Amino acid sequence: MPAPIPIGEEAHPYTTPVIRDARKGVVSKRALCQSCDMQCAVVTESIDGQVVRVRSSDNPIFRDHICMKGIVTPKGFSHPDRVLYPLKRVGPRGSNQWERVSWEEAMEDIGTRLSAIIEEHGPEAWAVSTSQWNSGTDHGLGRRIMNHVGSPNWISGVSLCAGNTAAVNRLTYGWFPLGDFHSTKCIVLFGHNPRRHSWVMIYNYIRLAQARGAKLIVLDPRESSSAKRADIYLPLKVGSDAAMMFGWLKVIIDEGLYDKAFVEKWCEGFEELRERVNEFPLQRVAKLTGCDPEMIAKAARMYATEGPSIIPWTPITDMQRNSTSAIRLQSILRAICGYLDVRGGETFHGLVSGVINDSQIEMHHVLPREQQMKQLGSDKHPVYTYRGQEALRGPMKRVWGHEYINQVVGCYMANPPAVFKAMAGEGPYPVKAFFVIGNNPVMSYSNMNRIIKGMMKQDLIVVQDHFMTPSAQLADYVLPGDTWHERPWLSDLFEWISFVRPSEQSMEPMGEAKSTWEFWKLLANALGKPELVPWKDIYEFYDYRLKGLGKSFKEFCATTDVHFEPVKYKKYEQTGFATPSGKVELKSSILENLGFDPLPYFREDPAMPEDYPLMMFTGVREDPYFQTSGRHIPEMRARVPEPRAYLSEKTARDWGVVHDEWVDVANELASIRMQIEINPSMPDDLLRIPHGWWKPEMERGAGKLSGAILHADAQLCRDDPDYFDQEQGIPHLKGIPCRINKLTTKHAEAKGTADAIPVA
Ligand SMILES: Nc1nc2c(c(=O)[nH]1)N[C@H]1C(S)=C(S)[C@@H](COP(=O)(O)OP(=O)(O)OC[C@H]3O[C@@H](n4cnc5c(=O)[nH]c(N)nc54)[C@H](O)[C@@H]3O)O[C@H]1N2
Ligand SMILES: Nc1nc2c(c(=O)[nH]1)N[C@H]1C(S)=C(S)[C@@H](COP(=O)(O)OP(=O)(O)OC[C@H]3O[C@@H](n4cnc5c(=O)[nH]c(N)nc54)[C@H](O)[C@@H]3O)O[C@H]1N2
Ligand code: SF4
Ligand SMILES: [Mo]
Repeated sequence: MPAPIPIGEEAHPYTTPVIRDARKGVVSKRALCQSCDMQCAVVTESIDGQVVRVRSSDNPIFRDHICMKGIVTPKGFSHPDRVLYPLKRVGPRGSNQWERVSWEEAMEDIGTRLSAIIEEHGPEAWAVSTSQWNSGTDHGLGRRIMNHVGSPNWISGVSLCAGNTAAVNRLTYGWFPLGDFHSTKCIVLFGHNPRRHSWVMIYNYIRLAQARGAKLIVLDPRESSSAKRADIYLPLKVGSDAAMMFGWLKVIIDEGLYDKAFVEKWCEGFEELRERVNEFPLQRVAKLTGCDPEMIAKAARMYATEGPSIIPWTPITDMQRNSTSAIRLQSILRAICGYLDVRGGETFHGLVSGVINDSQIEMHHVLPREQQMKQLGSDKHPVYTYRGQEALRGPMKRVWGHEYINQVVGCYMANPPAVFKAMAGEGPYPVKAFFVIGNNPVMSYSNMNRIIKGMMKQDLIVVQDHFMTPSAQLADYVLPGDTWHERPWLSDLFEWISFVRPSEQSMEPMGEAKSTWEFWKLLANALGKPELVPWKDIYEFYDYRLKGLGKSFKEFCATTDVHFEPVKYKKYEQTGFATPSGKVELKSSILENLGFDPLPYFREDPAMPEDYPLMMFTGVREDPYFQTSGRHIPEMRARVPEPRAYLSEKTARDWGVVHDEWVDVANELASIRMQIEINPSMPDDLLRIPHGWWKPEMERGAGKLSGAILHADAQLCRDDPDYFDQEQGIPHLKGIPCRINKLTTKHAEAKGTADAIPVA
C-alpha cells in the first residue's frame, strides 16, 4: 500500500528527498506520467536514448501509483503511425491529402492567416480548444497570447470535468477544496469509481482509508466495483444525484445533525435553504431517485455523524442537467456539516508561495473587459466564464492574493456548444480560426454533427497532436506534439493542490515533435509579438517561475520530488471566505445577480419520447485507454477491442438482443454502432455507452473520421435546453433517451460498414 502524501501542519520538511535507483546500462529519470490527469510519479528507464520501461517511483510517498496506460507508453509513443513532422492539407478540407512542410513554413503561414482573420473579424473570431490534462507544457502560454491578442474564446474538456466543478465550488466558499483522503473517516463517491487502472492514486487512497476503518458510501445506478466494497450502496436512478442530496440535507437538517456553530457564524442563507430542502420529503426523494428512504436516511446520518467526511470531486455531477445544483449541493453538505478546511475534511490548499503559478502566466487582467464580455456563451450560461466569475475577483485578491486564479483551468472558459454554434455560422459573431492543442474536440463535447459542421466552415484549423485523430483529419495543419518522455515539466497541480513537482526529460523528441509551450512561443513570434514569451527556452521559463525558491529548475529536479506548502486549517477564521459576503453562501449572491435561482433546485427528466423508451448514459472509463486516445496500441486494444454497450440480461431479452451482437443505438440526433455486453452490474432499462470510440485503422477523412462517425458517443449527446444545465451550459450525459435498432443488411449499408463490421 502506498504511504500517503504528507498533508497538514505536522508535514515537515517542505521538500521530500530524492531517491534514485542506479542499474548498470540504464539511464533512469524521475518523471510525472501525463498520460492522464493523475500525474503519477514514475521512473523512466532508457537504453541508447530511448525510453524502454516506465515503472513506479522509488519514493515511498508515491510508490505503487502506476497503471497500465503509463506502463505501455514506450510502446504507444513509438508507434509507427505517430505524426512526427508538420503536415499541411493539400486537398479539400477533410480529404486526407497532406504534404510534409517545415515548422518554419507552417508557422509563417499560420501567423499570416491568423492575423488576417483577426484583422477582418476581430480577435474573438479565433477559438482554441485544449486539454490541460495532457497537452503538456503549455503552462498557460496559450491563454497569455490569447489575452494579449484579445480573444476570450478558449474551451476545454475540463468544462465537463473538474474545471467547471472548480468554478461552481467557488460560488459557495471561494475555493475548490480537496478531500483529505489520509485522515478522513468517511468517503462518499457520487458515481466516481477509481480502479487499479483508472486513477490509481485515488483508488489506492480509498483502499488505504478503508483499511484503517474509514466508511465508504457509493451512489451509482450500476453496481460498480466501488459499490461492491461500500458500507452503504445506493443504486440511484441515473441523473438523480441532486435529488439524492436534497434527501440527505432533509435528514441532516431535520435531525439537527449539522454543525450549528459553524452555520450560525459562517453561513449565509440557511433559513432559505431549509425552506427549499423542505420541498423534498424523503418519500419524494425516494421516488425521484428510486432508492429506499430508510437507506437514504442511513447514508445521510453516516455522512453527517461519522465524519470528518469527504465527497471527492466526481465528473458524474459535472455532466448532468442539474450539474450546477448538484455541485452546489455537495458544497453545501460539506459546509453545513462542518467539514470545510479541517483535518480529514475538505482542505483549502491555497497557492504555493515563492512559485509563479500558471494563472499568473496567463495574465487575464490584460484582456479588456469588453472582450471578456464577448466570451461565447457567457450571456446565457455564465458560471464558468469571465462574467460568472467577475464578482469573485475582489474576494480572491483579499483572501488568496490574486484576482484571477484559474483553478483547474476551468474558471474563465467560453462555453463549448456556443463556440461550435458560432463556428457553424449560427452567431452571434463568426469564429473563423480554430486551434486544437492536445485535444480531440470532434468527439469530446455534445452534438458532434454540429462540431463537424462548424469545423468544415473554418478558414484555418491547426491541430497539434501525436496522432491523426478525427479532429486532426479536418485540419489545415497537423503539427507533431512531443510526449512527456521527451520534455521537462513543472506541475503546479492546477492551483488546486499546493504542490509543485518536477518531471525530468527522459529522451530527445522523436522526429520534429515539439512541446505545446514551444508551439505557442513560435506563434507569438509569427504574430509579431515575441515579447509575450521572453524566455529563451523552457528551462529559462522554469527558472523564472522558481526564482522565489532560490533554485534553478535543474537544481529543483536534482533535489526535490515534491515541494509543498504545509496546509493550515480553518484559514477562514483569519481571512473570511473568498465570496462577496466573506461567508459560505448557501444562497448564492453571484447566481442571484446573474439572474438564476440562488438556491439549488432539481429539474426532473422530461417525459420519455415514445420512440426512445430506453435510458442511456455515457461513461465507465475504459481501462486500457485514456478518453479518446490509445486505441492504436495493440496490447491495449486486445483488452477492449470494440465499443461495448452494457445492459442487463432482462433488458437484452426485452429488446431481443444477445451478448456480442452488433446493434445501432439511436436517438433524435444520430445512430451509433455498438456491441452488446450483458453485464451483471447493470440495472434494468439502462444502457451504458462508452466514451470516445474511433479506430485508427479505419478509413480517414470527412464522412468517416476513422470510425468516429460510426461509434462516437458524442453524436448522441444532446445540447438542447431539456438536456442542458442552464447556469454553466453543460450537456446532460447521464440519462439520455434512446433505442436499440437490430442490424439488418440495410442498416449496415446505410452506414457503409457492411464489410467492416460483423453483422449478427
Ligand atoms: N461526449 C463526451 N464528451 C466528453 C466526455 C464524455 O464522456 N462524453 N468526457 C469528458 C472528460 S471527463 C474529459 S477529461 C475530456 C477529455 O478530453 P481530452 O482532454 O481532449 O482527452 P482525449 O480525448 O484523450 O484527447 C487528448 C488528445 O491529446 C493528445 N495528446 C496526448 N498527450 C499529448 C501531448 O503530450 N501533447 C500533445 N500535443 N497531444 C497530446 C492525444 O493523442 C489525444 O488525441 O472529454 C470530455 N468530453
Ligand atoms: N483507464 C482510464 N482511467 C481514467 C480515464 C480513462 O479514460 N481511462 N479517464 C479519467 C478521467 S478524465 C476521468 S473524468 C475519470 C472518470 O472516472 P469515474 O469518475 O470513475 O467515471 P466513469 O468511469 O465514467 O463512471 C463512474 C461510475 O459512474 C456511474 N454513473 C453513471 N451515471 C451516473 C449517475 O447519473 N449518477 C451516479 N451517481 N453515477 C453514475 C457509472 O455507472 C460508473 O460506475 O477517469 C479517469 N481515469
Ligand atoms: S493513472 Fe496511469 S495514466 Fe494516469 S498518470 Fe498514473 S500511470 Fe499515468
Ligand atoms: Mo475527465
